[in-house]
Amino acid sequence: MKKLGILAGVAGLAVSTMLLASGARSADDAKLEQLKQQGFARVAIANEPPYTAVAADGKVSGAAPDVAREIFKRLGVNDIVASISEYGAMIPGLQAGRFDVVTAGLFMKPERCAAVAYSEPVLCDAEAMLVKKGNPKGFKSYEDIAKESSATVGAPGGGTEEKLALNAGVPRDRVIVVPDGQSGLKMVQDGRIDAYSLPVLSINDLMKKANDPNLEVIAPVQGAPVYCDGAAFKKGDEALRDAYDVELAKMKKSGEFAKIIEPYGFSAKAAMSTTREKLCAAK
Ligand code: 6CS
Repeated sequence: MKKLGILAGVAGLAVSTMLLASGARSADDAKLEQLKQQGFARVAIANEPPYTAVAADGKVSGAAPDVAREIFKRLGVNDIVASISEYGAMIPGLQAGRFDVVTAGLFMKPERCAAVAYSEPVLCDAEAMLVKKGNPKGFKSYEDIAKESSATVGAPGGGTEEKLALNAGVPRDRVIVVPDGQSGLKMVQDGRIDAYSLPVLSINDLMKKANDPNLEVIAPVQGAPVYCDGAAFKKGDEALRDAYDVELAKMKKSGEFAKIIEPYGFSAKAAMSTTREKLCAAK
């Protein structure tokens, strides 16, 4: 998949140059034209259901890629090709041209909004923690973990939960970077971490699949905001982002947006009740 991404990147550059020489209205239009010629958009995902998922046969699903696939089709880009990335590597990968867009539940926060061109909101969720049954240390917030001198919490590298735990005062050596949901689940089951934190729908998905009566979900994590993601485009690709937003708005209005995301457990109303501007300004 990586090789395909590199070849696509080189081909894309050649097409962009050709299109600009042919008088495309702007570099931005050239980007959409490049994707049309390429036949697909290279998307970054994390493989964290129900946001994003890759099946054993390689099929990509999840609310974020499903919305992106439909919007790109409407823009004349026939498909998406996904690469799995750690959250902390998504923005650098986008900026380095390894992906055309991040569609992974990458929550909008001011520092990220400064680094990428987000679409309008797509998936909103609160935060949760997976703990042993009975929540033996009585965690309700990241602050509770900070106060418990031996407590550890697992979270994705470069992810929102890692940042929230550190900002709540959990020392660096007690915030454990966990590569994926299955590892986090196992680490709680084996007692190697006291809690594993992801958004509510991701933790609920893990809990359902684990079917382990010795686990408990703490949701929402007290004091943690409700976040929303958007599709994240490279700075400079604002015209492509704007074209994406036009189609997203049409799908929100027609009900097609809800039809895609609500079977995964997401609320269309939540995404439609806020804006990129508000989320990027949120403290
Ligand atoms: O945006 C983030 O950083 C978080 N988003 C999701 C969907 N999962 C975990 C990650 O930390």
